[in-house]
Parts: sequence; structure tokens; C-alpha cells
Amino acid sequence: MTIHELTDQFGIDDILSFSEDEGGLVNITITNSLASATISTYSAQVLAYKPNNEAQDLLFVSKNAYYQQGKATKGGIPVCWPWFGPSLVEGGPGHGFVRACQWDVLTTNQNQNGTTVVVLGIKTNIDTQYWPHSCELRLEVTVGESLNIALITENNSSVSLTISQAFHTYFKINSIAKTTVTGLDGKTYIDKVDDAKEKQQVGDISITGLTDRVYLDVNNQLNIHDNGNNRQIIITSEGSSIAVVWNPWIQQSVDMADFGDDEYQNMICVETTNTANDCIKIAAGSAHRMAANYTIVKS
Ligand code: TA6
Repeated sequence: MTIHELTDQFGIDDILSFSEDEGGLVNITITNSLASATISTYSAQVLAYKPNNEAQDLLFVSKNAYYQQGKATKGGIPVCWPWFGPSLVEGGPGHGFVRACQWDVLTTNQNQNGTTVVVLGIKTNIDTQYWPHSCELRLEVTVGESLNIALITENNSSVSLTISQAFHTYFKINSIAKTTVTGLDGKTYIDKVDDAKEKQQVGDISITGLTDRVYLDVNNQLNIHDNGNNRQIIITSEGSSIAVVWNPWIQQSVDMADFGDDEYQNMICVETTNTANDCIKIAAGSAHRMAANYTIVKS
């Protein structure tokens, strides 16, 4: 659809508009009485979100990020589906393929409580490269005093399907040295930077080097203490029992072309995920919903 058609059908006066970036990708901009946000219709990726009373964005996007057909954009909330991590299919992309796909705008809505809701969707079928199964995927984004995001997978095929997935969320922080993550004390994690050994978290998480951990059986609330910004980010989740914590630190930052060498200091990924012992088997005709809510509070 053209920008004109999208605006006619889904635009909301003074609140929700569509625009095209230099590479021709279409973004939705929301500015309501509670918050502002930018959502890419290419990749169904929230790229920015800021409540009106907040100075800093919730989300980090790399200054070197790609905004191109066929490439993932590093930052915001990438949607990893139908697999998290290395491809299950030979030649397929890491973290699934829908973060480099055009999605459809299904609905937009302005609620009386001031929140704005956008629903994006994508369908797969027998002809879909890497995933020849009939599925319908919907991403519901609610922009208000907090940001709410839900990913619904409907299995419309005649067999059960197993997926892994994630909101690979990049949070913007003032300084990694002044940041801790709480809510995972005592949890078992798979340490991906130490031969996938199982370890036990003791106390809060501070990042002092390359960190890539898959925390198992987590509680549904985690907190990022962004002390350099005098704020806390509260993450609540539904339909997921795994949290991934990632910071690329110095060398991995240098190795990634779409990431600035020093940017590891200003981001942390805390990801709401279904992977490891929480891959989801969806029976034929059934659906699964994974959701996350992000609230910023002053500290
Ligand atoms: O979620 C953490 C992780 O799987 C890391 O292992 C790291 O390599 C990263 O994601 C890769 O993300 P990217 O967006 O670069 O594909």
C-alpha cells in the first residue's frame, strides 16, 4: 500500500501518521497525550518509545543500524520468529526471518483512555521460504504510559508446530557501568560465552564483560536499574519463562558492522523469549501469545 492509502485507511488525525524513510521502508509515528513512538511496518519493530514525562527514549537503536530490505535493523524491539538463535533451516537467517519482512497494517485504534493500538500481521504458507506452514502472526503494540507488545502465533496448519521466539529488546541506558538487572537472583542460566555451561545467578546482574545468558524458569517481572538516568525499567512478561541478557562488550561490538564500537556502553538487551526448555508446541488450530510490558519509573 502507498503512504497515501495507508493514511486514508489507518491514519488517526493528529495522532498516527505514516512516512517513508530514505530506503523506502514505511514507519508509523504515534504522538498521543501519553507518549510517542515509532514503529517500522517493515519488521514490525518498535524503534522508539518515550512517555511524555520522560527525557530519554526507552529503546536503543545503533547509529550504524541498517534500514534496508532484507536486513535486520539493530535496535528497538526486533521480533525473532519462528526461531530464536541460529537458523533451524539450512541457509536461513539467525533469529528467524520476520524481522526482515514487510508486515501488513491490520488495524489502528485510538482508545478513550488515551492509548493508541497498532496491529501488524504477516501470514506464512506452503510457499514461504524457511517456514512452509500455514500460520498467522499478529503483533499488537499499545502506546500509552507504558509500552505493551504482544505476539500472537496462530497455527492454521493441520499439524502441530514448534516455535522459539523473542522480543530481542535493546534498552537504552546511560552507562553499562551504572546499570544492574534484578529479578534473576538464584535462577539457573545457560552461559553462552562459557561453553553453554549451566550456572546459578547470585544477586543482581552487573555487566563487566561479554555477556550472553539464557535464564531459565524466570519470574514474570524483571527490573533494569538505569542508575545513570535515575530511572528503572520494569519488564513484565506473559507466555514466556526465559529471559536472555546480552551485552556484546568491546570486541563483539567492534566485530559487528551495524553497531558502533562504543555503543555497548549505552545498551543492554533483556529479552522476553521462548527458547531452550520453553520452546512452544502449538497444536493445529491453536494459538500462542507472548507479551511484554515496559514501564519507566523514576528512581
Ligand atoms: O540474544 C542474544 C544474541 O543471540 C547473541 O548471541 C548475539 O549474537 C545477538 O543475539 C545477535 O543479534 P543480532 O541482532 O545481531 O542477530
